[in-house]
Amino acid sequence: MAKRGVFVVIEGLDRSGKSTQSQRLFEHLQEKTGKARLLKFPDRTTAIGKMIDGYLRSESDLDDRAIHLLFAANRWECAASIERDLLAGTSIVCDRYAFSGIAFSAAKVAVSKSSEGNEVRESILTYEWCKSPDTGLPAPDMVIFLDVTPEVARSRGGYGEERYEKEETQLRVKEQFRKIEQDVVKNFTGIEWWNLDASKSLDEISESIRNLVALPSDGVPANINKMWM
Ligand code: 2DT
Ligand code: MG
Repeated sequence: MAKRGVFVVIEGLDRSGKSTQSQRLFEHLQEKTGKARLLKFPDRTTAIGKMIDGYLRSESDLDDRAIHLLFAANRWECAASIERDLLAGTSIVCDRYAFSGIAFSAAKVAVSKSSEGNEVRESILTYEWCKSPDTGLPAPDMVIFLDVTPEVARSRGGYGEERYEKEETQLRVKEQFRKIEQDVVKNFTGIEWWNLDASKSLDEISESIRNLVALPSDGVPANINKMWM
């Protein structure tokens, strides 16, 4: 039986270099194996993706639960083809996945004023609630988290105009990514989690990523794990 492909997710904050590194890893795997596919979430080209795009550009407002479910649905649209391709021996590189889904939603807070006049921040969605709609999606073999500080993000020209592209939000999202990392490391042994310092040069990071992907610690297992199961 043909060996299945490896499924690698690149995660990180805005300006961490995810898209560049995903593209480079895809080209590398394509060259090495002849069978690779590059995915990016949100996939703004589908009908659901267009709704997400409108929300991110603040052209529409959606309930926090509704947009969370749309992001997950946007992954479910691809789930069957991810499994099919992996089993057919194609490796998949994915720029953001369910980990971003949890991190950005669980980081949302409602701001109110206490009776003393202090600002109070309360989470809107619980971590567990945010996890559930992605349960059962094909799980990656590894997550490579590109870790960037606000200083480095600023030196790269800062953030753009989209929703979530604010330093305060990014810091809260980063905290959630740490929580997800701990959860994955402790409870989901089928997913390897690696943190890379994204302040290094593009070439240094690409080389580290290629080394990690060339040496999955136990090789690529035949079965495909399911997210959070
Ligand atoms: P890009 O800048 O990478 O296009 O992402 N996001 C992403 C979520 O809130 N939930 C998700 O499930 C995913 C995949 C992260 C656009 C923004 O969408 C956020 C940034
Ligand atoms: Mg962005």
